[in-house]
Amino acid sequence: MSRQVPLRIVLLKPSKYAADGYVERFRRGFMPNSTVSYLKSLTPAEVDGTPCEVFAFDEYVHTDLDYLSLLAPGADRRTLLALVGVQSHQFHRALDLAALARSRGVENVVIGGPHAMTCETTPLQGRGVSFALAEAEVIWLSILRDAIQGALQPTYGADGRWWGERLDPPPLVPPSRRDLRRYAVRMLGVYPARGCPYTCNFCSVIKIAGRQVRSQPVDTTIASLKAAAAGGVRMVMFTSDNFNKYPDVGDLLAAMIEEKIRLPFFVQCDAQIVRQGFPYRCGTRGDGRRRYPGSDRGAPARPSHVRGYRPRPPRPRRRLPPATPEPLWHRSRAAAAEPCADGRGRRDQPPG
Ligand code: B12
Ligand code: SF4
Repeated sequence: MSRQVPLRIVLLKPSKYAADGYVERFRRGFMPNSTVSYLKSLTPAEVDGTPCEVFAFDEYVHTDLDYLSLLAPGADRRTLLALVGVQSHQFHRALDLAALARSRGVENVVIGGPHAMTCETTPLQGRGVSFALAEAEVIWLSILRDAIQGALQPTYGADGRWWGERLDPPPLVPPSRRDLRRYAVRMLGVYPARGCPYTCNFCSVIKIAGRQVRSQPVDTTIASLKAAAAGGVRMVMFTSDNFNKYPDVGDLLAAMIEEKIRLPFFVQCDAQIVRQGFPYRCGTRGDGRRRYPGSDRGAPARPSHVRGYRPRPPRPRRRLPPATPEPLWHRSRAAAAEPCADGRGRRDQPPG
């Protein structure tokens, strides 16, 4: 019987290049990346008898750069580098990381996320890096199977972007406590429903998640929330685009009350939220927190549009502290010494 070579899977959320050409890195991030946790939870411990070992990184907060050493082939295992949740402003960095891994001999590299799902990647296809054009639930297992064999297809998911009408992912595994400490808020993004019925022409959400609102079982979300609370998460962001268009929202909130899940959370809603009586239900959770209407992507959610919202009187303005020479963000020495993806040496000079 042939020996199964284990598969090392490196899930990496790429950062982006700043205007001076450096990779942006922060001592502390805002919140852990949701796609990294989601893909990690979606990865089985073994595929067809082949063990899968998963490493997950958010490049924005990994100032130590040790993760780059994983972008190399191993003598006794195959490697798959999956660049996840790649947005358009992170795409250049994703391509450079892909090129670095391939030049070092990594067998399998795939790029997925909003950019690959919504933008043209045809000129880049068939050059040694694969593109995920569909939701991971549709194609992740095929990618893992092909990676175990040692060769990926140029694209995955060209024939269908979305999973079925109901979503059925496993409960989310939260980041480790060590990784949670890398963020200002020990927060987890949970995705109980996706899709948006609207068609705002400036927004790419409906290309990524579709116009039909699809949701996972409430029990799965509750299991994710329980695992999050037990794992040291202190706050949740429900990352669904229009939480008030999620049909099971009442059941979810009722289940959270019943299960005494007291994690504070925030959501994105449209201004029709008030007609649905939804904020009052949120309030019955009894966490005593205020709810602030906000506006994202130009959606008309000014307080004056939300009946029943009573703004607080404005606070007197605080004086800003005097300017310091230290930038608020942190660029480590190690980051400055990081080689360019093309191996031509340090990226320590502004380009041009
Ligand atoms: C939550 C959210 C945020 C949170 C991020 C929370 C976090 N740390 O994760 C906050 C508020 C911080 C945020 C910030 C920003 N965001 Co935002 N955000 C979202 C939102 C609403 C949901 C993303 C999410 O968590 N989804 C849940 C995960 C599980 O799903 P997913 O990432 O889509 O992954 C699925 C597929 O894409 C695919 N997939 C993804 N990666 C891979 C990899 C492989 C190998 C495979 C097979 C599949 C695959 O499978 C996954 C499961 O189905 C999306 C809108 C949307 N609905 O997509 C916008 C969205 C991603 N954001 C967007 C933007 C522009 C930004 C900002 C740049 C805004 C700004 N000007 O500052 C910043 C960038 C922050 C950063 N550093 O990345 C755009 C990206 C557009 C683009 N083409 O690049 C989106 C699509 C919104 C929009 N309307 O256009 N965001
Ligand atoms: S901006 Fe908001 S309401 Fe409009 S399509 Fe995007 S997610 Fe839907």
